[in-house]
Amino acid sequence: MKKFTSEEIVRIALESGASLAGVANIEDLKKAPAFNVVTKMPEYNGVGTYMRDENDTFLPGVVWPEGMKSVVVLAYYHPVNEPKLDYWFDGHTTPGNRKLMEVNKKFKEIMIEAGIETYPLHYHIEKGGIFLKDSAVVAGLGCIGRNNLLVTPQYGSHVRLRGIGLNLDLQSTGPSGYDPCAGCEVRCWEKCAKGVFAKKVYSEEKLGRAELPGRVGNFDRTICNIQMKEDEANMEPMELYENSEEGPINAIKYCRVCECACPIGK
Ligand code: B12
Ligand code: SF4
Ligand code: SF4
Repeated sequence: MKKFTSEEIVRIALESGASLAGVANIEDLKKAPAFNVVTKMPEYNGVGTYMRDENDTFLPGVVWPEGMKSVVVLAYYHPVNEPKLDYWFDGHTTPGNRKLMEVNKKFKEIMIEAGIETYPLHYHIEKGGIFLKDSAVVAGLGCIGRNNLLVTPQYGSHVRLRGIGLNLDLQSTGPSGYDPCAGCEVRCWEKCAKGVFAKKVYSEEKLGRAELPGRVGNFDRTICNIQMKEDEANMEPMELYENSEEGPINAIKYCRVCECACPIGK
C-alpha cells in the first residue's frame, strides 16, 4: 500500500475534478456537532436523515464502516447561473451530483491502483451516509453559516458535497477558522419565505452542544421539508441536456433562497 499525506490526497482529488477537497480523520468527525446531536433531536421522518433503517430499526447514530480511518470530502461548484446542475430529474440524479460521481470514480481508481481500500458513502444518512457539512468543516473547506449551509471562501454556499472513505489514517486538513458571518449584515436567515429560521427550536441545554442548527438553534428542518414537498409537487418537464434524445423529463427545482441570499462566492 502506497503512503500519502493529506496534502497529496487533496491534490489528487482536485486533479480528479473536484472544485474543492479536504480530508477529515474519523476520530475528529466523531467529535463534530452533527454526529453527536442527531440522536438527541426530536424524531424527524424526512428522507435523508431519518434515524431508522429500511427495516424501521432505530439507528444509534452514524454507522462507521470497519477499517475506514479518514474521509475525503469532495465539493463541486454549482454556480447560480447554471441552475440545472441542481435540478432533480425524474429517474436520474442531479447533473451536479453526476459530476461528483465522476470525480469520485476517478479518485477511487487512483486509490485502488495504489493499493488503498476505499469505502463508498451514501448521500442519505440512513443508508450509510455521513454528515457532509460538518465533515467539510473538519476538512477545512469553510464554516457553517447562519443560513445553516457550508460557506466556502471561494464559492460561498454554492457547492454540493460527496464523501469517500479511505483506510489511511490521515490528518484532518481543517478546521480553517474562516467565519464571514461574524460581521455580516445581510441577515440571510430572514430571506426564507417559509420562516424556517423565525424561532429558536433547539437549545444548547437540550442538545448538549453550543454549535446548533442555524448556529443559534433557529433552523427548523420540519418546516424546510414542507418547502421541499411543495417543490416536488411543482415539478415541471424540461430537457436534461440540450437536444437530449430522451425528450423532456420532470424536474424538481428545490428551494435555494437561503443559499443564494449569501453574497460570498458571487
Ligand atoms: C437531510 C438533508 C436535508 C433535510 C434536513 C436538513 C437538516 N439540516 O436537518 C432537508 C430536506 C430539510 C434539507 C434541505 C436543504 N438541503 Co439538505 N441535506 C440533507 C442531508 C442528506 C443530511 C443533513 C443532515 O441531516 N444534517 C444533520 C443536522 C442535524 O445538521 P444541521 O441541521 O446541519 O445542524 C448542524 C450544523 O448546523 C452544525 N454546526 C453548526 N455550527 C457549527 C460549527 C462547527 C464548527 C461545526 C463543525 C458544525 C456546526 O451543527 C448542527 C447540529 O448538529 C445532507 C447530505 C449529507 N449526507 O450530509 C444534505 C445537504 C446538507 N443539503 C444540502 C442542500 C443544498 C439543501 C437545500 C439548499 C436544498 C437544495 N436545494 O438542495 C436545503 C437547505 C436547508 C438549510 N438551510 O440547511 C447540501 C448542502 C451544501 C452546502 N453548501 O452546505 C447537502 C450537503 C447535500 C449536497 N447535495 O451536497 N436537507
Ligand atoms: S431551503 Fe428554502 S425553505 Fe429551506 S431554509 Fe432555505 S430558504 Fe427556507
Ligand atoms: S449572508 Fe452573511 S450571515 Fe448569512 S451565511 Fe452569508 S456570510 Fe453568513
